[in-house]
Amino acid sequence: MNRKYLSWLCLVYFGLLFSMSTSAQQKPLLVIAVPAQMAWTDTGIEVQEGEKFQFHASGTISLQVGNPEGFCGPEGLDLQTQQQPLPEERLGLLVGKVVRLIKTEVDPETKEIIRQEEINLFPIGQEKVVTMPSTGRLYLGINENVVEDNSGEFLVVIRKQENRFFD
Ligand SMILES: [Ca+2]
Repeated sequence: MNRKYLSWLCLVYFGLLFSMSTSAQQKPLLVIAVPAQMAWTDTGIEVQEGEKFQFHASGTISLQVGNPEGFCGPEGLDLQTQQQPLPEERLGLLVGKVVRLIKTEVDPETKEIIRQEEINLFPIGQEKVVTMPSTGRLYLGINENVVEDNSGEFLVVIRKQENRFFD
């Protein structure tokens, strides 16, 4: 085998590897609607601590039906209140959380099931790559506590980033 042929083969080989890795990144893991009227939407995705997920969100929601200034996109409004899941972030921002169930207990008096959970919240917005802070179930939501008077939804495309050849 001559040297020219060998280097050409190498080029094809690495080209293939590259296209495989980039096409794997481009394929969405999930496209999900996040209704503004729900505090949290279950994505059904179980994540591992340290895994990277890319989020791309679109759409417009109303944080208060009837309020002409209550509309916002996934970046939220330039506003903070005392009552929102992430107090330092913008109201209405697309946010996420990872929930890990530690154990369930039954309240001896009320007989209610009490879930002990570890919850990690993080901001997302319109476009973000997030390294999962813990292992557990991934939820998406709106950075607002009073969700009953909201309308609309965000559409969120979730991609898992594979750290195979390029990071
Ligand atoms: Ca609201």
